[in-house]
Amino acid sequence: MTYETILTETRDRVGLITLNRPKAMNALNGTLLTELIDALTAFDADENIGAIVVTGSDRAFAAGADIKAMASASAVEMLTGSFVELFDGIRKARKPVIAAVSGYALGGGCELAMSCDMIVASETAKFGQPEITIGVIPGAGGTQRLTRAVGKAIAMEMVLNNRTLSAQEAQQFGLVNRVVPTERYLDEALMLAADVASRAPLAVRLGKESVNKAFETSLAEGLEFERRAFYFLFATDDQKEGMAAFVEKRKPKWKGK
Ligand code: DAK
Repeated sequence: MTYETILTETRDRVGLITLNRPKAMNALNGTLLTELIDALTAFDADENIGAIVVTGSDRAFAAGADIKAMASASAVEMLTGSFVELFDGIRKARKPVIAAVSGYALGGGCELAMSCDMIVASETAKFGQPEITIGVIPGAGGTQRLTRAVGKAIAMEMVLNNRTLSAQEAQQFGLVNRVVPTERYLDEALMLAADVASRAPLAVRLGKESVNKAFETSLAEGLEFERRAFYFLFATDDQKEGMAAFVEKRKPKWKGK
């Protein structure tokens, strides 16, 4: 499939999506978001793919929603548009999605990275929610996911004072998994994704869902969800195979069944 604003490729069991609007710092317009979700959905449905990486360029992961496209919008147009619905498509992916971030991850770009399951950052990555500088606030999860990730104090500064986090600060505050030199961030994300993609697919899926439940439910509900997922895995061939392989001192062969 050929797209206008993204590039896609597969690397063994990893699907790679590259945002590709270099002249606009990968600003998220309707076409880009539609194409991103289309590609993500296709990789998610492909049984040969075990994990997905979303990246931008070295200069910009994404500088936010397209301000030029949004500037004259009415409240009703924003409400009835598909921006948030499309955004929710990232959260709905069953397979792990890893953001490989370099340069600017601002506004909707930061929200996009935070919608992924893990973030690998280059040393030049900059995370920010600058919406306050254009008279609005984050609208695609920025106030919620950021606060859960970095805590209230830092989130308030980012949302109210336009504080930008360096890659090192983002790691220190728990927003990103790891920071690596710019020439390595994509390879590192692809390696992390390949590792996930080599593991038992149903356990990966339920592990991801269970961790994400921690952000969406009470502790009691989250524990209940985790326990049921754990019991369910004992009905899979992969649990039998994984434990037999351990006992027989060999590598397991996963079937995803
Ligand atoms: N939108 C459109 N174009 C952008 C852009 C953006 N977000 N960011 C950069 N560009 C464009 C610039 O306009 C410029 O284009 P030309 O003027 O050359 O045509 C080109 O990219 C290069 O940018 P600069 O010349 O500004 O490059 P610099 O290196 O000087 O600065 C920068 C890079 C990333 C610091 C700067 O461009 C910048 O501050 N960009 C804006 C960052 C920003 O404010 N982001 C937040 C956007 S608001 C919603 C929920 C959420 C949202 C929307 C809807 N719903 C619930 C419906 C999200 C909102 C946002 O993200």
